[in-house]
Amino acid sequence: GMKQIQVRITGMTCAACSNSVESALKAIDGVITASVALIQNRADVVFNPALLKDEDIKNAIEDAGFEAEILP
Ligand code: 9UX
Repeated sequence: GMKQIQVRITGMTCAACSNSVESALKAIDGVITASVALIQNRADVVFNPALLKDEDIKNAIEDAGFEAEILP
């Protein structure tokens, strides 16, 4: 089955920030859906856990230039 996580993202200040994070997540093989909410500092990501770990999502957001924390 698919896995859904939520991530707290720090450092996004304009809509281009959140759009770029969302695009980066959607481009990852194994990500099914990704939605990034600027005002909430939040990403909702659904992915195939056979292909990705939570940490891969966190690392992708940090590679895009933002801090990321997987929410419990
Ligand atoms: Mo907007 Mo985000 O000008 O790094 S793209 S602040």
